[in-house]
Amino acid sequence: MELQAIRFEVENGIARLTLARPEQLNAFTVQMHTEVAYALDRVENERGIRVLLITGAGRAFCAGQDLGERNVDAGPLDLGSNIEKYYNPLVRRLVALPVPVVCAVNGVAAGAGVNLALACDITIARKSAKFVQAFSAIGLVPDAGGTWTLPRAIGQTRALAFVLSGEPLSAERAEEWGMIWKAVDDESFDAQVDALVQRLGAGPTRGLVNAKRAIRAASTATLEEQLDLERDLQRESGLTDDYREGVTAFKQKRAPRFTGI
Ligand code: T3D
Repeated sequence: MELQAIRFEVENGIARLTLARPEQLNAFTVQMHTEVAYALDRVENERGIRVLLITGAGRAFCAGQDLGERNVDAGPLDLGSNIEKYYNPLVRRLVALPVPVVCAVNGVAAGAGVNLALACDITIARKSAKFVQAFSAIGLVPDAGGTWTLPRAIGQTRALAFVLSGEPLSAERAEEWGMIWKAVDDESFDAQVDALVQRLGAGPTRGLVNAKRAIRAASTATLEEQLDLERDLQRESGLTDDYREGVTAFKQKRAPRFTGI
C-alpha cells in the first residue's frame, strides 16, 4: 500500500508508526484511518514485530478528527457511524495487539488524539506537550475510549473537569495525575523513547503481552476472575522459550537473549 498520511517502518523487531499530516497537526482522515489499519494488520501478522511505537510528525502528536472532512452545512451528519467504522475498531485493535504498544506524544494531542494516546500500553510525552479534550469546544462527547480510560486513570472528579472545561493539561500534570507514564525533557525525549522501544523489542514478547492482558482485564474483573486469569496466563508464559531463557540467564549470571517465542 502506498502510504500518504502515515509513515510505517519496521526494523529489528520495532515497528514505528508516525502520523504524518503535520500541516493539519496529524488530524485523522479516512485515508489516515485506512493506512493505520493497514499498519496494524502488519503488526498483527508479522511474527518478527515485537513492539509498536506510535508518534506524530512535526510539532503535534494528533489533533483528533480532521474537521475539514466535516461539511456541517450539507445536512445532518451521522458521526456515530464514523465512530463505529473507524475509531472503535482502532481502539479495540490497539488494546488487543500481540505486542506492547508505546505512544510517544511529541507535541499537542487533542480530541481523539488524546484518547488514542491513552489507549496505548505505555504513554510517554515531551514536557512541552499538552493534552486537550477538545470535544467540548465543538459540542461533542469524548470518544476513542476516553470516557472509559479517563475516570479509571485520573478519577471521576478530574476527568469531568478536564473534559467539560476543555482546559489544556500539561504533560507534567498528566504524569502527576497518572494519565500518562511519564513526561520527559524535550532534549532527551527521542533518546528515552528509543531506549524504551529497544528494550521492549528485545523483551520476552509473549510474557509482556500476557502481563498487559492481565492488567487490562483487571478493571472489569473480580479478584476471583483475576486470580484465575493470572493462573492461566502464567501457565502459558511458563511454556515459552523466553521463560526458559530468562531463568537460565539468571542462573548463569548473564543477560538474557529473548526471541519472543
Ligand atoms: O467527526 C467524527 O467522526 C466524530 C469524531 C470526533 C473525534 C474528534 O477528535 S473531535 C475533536 C476534533 N479536534 C479538535 O476539535 C481539535 C481542533 N484543534 C485545536 O483545538 C487546535 O488546533 C490545537 C489545540 C490542537 C492546537 O492549537 P494550535 O494553536 O497549536 O494550532 P492551530 O493554529 O489551531 O492549528 C494549526 C493548523 O492545524 C491550522 O491550520 P492552518 O490555519 O495553519 O491552515 C488548523 O486549522 C489545523 N488543525 C488543527 N486541528 C485540526 C486542524 N485541521 C483539521 N482538523 C483538526 N482537528
